[in-house]
Amino acid sequence: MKRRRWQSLRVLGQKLARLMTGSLVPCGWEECQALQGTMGTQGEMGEMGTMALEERKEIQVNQVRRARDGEKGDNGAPGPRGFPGNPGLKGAQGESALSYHSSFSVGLTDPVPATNVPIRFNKFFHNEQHHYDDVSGKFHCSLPGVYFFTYHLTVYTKDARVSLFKNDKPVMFTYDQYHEGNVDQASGALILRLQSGDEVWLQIYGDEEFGGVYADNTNDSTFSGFLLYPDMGELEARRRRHSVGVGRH
Ligand SMILES: [Ca+2]
Repeated sequence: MKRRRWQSLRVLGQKLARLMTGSLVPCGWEECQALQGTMGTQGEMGEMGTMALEERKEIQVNQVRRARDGEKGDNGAPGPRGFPGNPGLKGAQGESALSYHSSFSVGLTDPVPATNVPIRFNKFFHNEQHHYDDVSGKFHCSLPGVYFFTYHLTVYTKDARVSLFKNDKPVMFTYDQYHEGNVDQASGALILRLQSGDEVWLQIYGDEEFGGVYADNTNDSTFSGFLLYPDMGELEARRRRHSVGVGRH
């Protein structure tokens, strides 16, 4: 009895070994041995399925779209400084500083013959703009602004009373008493704001006994004035009015 069990176990072990090495298929022993053939060669790979093609196409489209519609990158670093530009066009001609000049310095050649009228200074030290008129004896303001005036007079033979006028009104007075045998001096200075058209002059006031303003070859009596600074606001307004006037013509 023990021997038959041992033989059965031995046969079973041999079958298991052949089954593991491929020489035995798990069927009836005899039938399986008749059906078993040799292994064929590996077939060619089949065509790609429709689903696989669509997926690959969609992947490619998405790749192109991401490459095209990617998010905007950060700003790059500033580039190098460029070359200097060409010079600009020549500007319009400005107003010359010379146009804001106004000054004069005049004197007498003879004693003043008349009183209560403008003294006519007929000796010219400086009158480039011709703003002092020796015919009327008056300074004529052409540039609105602030002016400085001064006069230095020789007084001889009698007293002198002199007034500086602005537009028919005396604004400053000087009185010198003459002493027999002396040659005196009378002087004055002031600052005035003038508008265009204003006039300034010197004039002896009172009777002839106060007409001692004198001059000869060795004694001068002078009257001087100059623009300290112009009134730019008034000049600009005048320039605009002139431009409008020119435009209308
Ligand atoms: Ca005196």
